[in-house]
Amino acid sequence: MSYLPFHPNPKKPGYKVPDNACDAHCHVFGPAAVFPFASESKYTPVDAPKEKLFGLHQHLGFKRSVIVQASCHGTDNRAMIDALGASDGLYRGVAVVGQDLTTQDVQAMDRAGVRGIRFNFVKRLVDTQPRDYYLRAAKLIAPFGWHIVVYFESQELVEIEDLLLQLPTPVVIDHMGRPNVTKGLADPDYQRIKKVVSRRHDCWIKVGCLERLTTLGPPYEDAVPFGRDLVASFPDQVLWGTDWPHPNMESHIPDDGQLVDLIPSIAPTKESQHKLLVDNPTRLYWS
Ligand code: 0GY
Repeated sequence: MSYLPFHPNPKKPGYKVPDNACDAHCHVFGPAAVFPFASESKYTPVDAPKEKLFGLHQHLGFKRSVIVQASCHGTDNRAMIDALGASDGLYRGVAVVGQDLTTQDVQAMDRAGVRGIRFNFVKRLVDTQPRDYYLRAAKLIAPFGWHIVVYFESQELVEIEDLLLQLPTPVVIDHMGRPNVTKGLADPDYQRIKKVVSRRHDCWIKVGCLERLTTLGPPYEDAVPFGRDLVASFPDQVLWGTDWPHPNMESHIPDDGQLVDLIPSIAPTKESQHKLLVDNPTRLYWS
């Protein structure tokens, strides 16, 4: 199947995000001519450069953002760091690092606006690393007050749960922990994700990505209850992101304006919306 590009012309959302809202999960890809994709990448996306991302955020109303390093750029964080440098301090970054990470590397990335590293456990995206890799990187970044973003699919959590519970930094779970939405809120794999979040007060969870979790398609009525449940259960530990440019979507190309319009269905009150989009990301990324 050919790789789906991002939406060329997302709608203007009817929902107006609060001032200083943060899109806490998105990526930049390339441009490949300047920032080539990693040779070990399991997919080759279309270019999604910083100018397009900045334009999208302006269109949707987001002043701030967190750019998460995706697997297609491997441990070469230059495209992400280049985007942070053009953002006037309004964007933060999450890097992917190698076995050879040094304190000097962390210092330099910290100055550039990076505030975390990502451990990707999704087997179709990256090769598994030895446990020492995770523990060594975690120990090096901990003194900087950084956190660790973890990406896994819910059925894999059982294999890494003990590692997550022992990490010496705050932990941020991507994409709601990728629950299987056809199994409903009582599914043990989903309940396991909630248990991790409740056991660590410094565990955060991203409640976007309805478009990837759904089996029904827009307006994602099967995925919305999971986001709503997490916001209601952990109002001070949730973050929201577009996941633009939506790597590896196969079913459809999501409209980012429609994703923004669904925020009130997962965070029904003004107070919960403000926490989700402003207060929580401010605490994690700007304090
Ligand atoms: C996916 C989706 C993503 C891919 C990555 O690192 C990555 O390549 O994060 C995503 O960003 O949601 O599951 O292919």
